[in-house]
Amino acid sequence: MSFDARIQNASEQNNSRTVLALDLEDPDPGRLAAKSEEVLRKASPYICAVKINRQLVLALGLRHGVDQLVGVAHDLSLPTIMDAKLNDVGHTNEFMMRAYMETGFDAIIASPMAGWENGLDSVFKLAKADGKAVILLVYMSNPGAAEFYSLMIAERGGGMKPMYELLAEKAVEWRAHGTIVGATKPQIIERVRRLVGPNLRIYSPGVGAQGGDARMAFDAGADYVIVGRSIYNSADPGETAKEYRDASKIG
Ligand code: 3DU
Repeated sequence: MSFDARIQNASEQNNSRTVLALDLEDPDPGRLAAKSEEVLRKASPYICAVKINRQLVLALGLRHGVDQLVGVAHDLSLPTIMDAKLNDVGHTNEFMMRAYMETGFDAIIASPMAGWENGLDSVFKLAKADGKAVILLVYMSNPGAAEFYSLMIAERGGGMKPMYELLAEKAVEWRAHGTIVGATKPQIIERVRRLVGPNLRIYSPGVGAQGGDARMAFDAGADYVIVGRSIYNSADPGETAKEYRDASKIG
């Protein structure tokens, strides 16, 4: 089943537009794996996908580590997103993309800054052949993001525009499944929504711990919010995930 179908099914089934970011920390890999699985299971009725970051891959490894969490997510009917922020030349991007796909991931996050030719072309090609999704960074949620994503660039025919607008246009041109735009910047979510049209998905991290507000992100045009620490550091991750779910109910 394609990522698109998987996330739509999970979103409808759980009436949720919250993606859980599973970035727990623990020096003991066994305990880290167990804690991550526990949070995932508790939050699972209230989320529509799980996002795994490279920090968990570093701590647990891909095989006999993160792949088991991917399996648990699939058993719970949840799709998985690898937050690899791929940003290298073609052949290493291709190697990493294959490894993540073999692990079972349904979608990958990449940085458009690598460009198309011998950059992200191989990633899109592999994804397309296998029903996987590519989600592109368009505007990050941290304050420093403005340094580059808001940089004014000259357009070919004259005039200026901020870098993130060009990145949003690339997401459409390259047929990405979606974009990442920080929840801390609702006005930029609105602008990106206008640029990418209704079909391209907007994922919005930075909710809660980073100061972003889920409702504001949805009102600005986000399709999904990504929430990590506010859920997994809470005393009751299931209950907190439910609160986010309720704030983002579809109908
Ligand atoms: O701040 P939180 O704990 O809710 O985690 C946010 C997650 O989203 C985390 O995995 C981080 O790597 C990811 N993310 C951003 O926070 C901001 C971005 O622009 C892109 C991804």
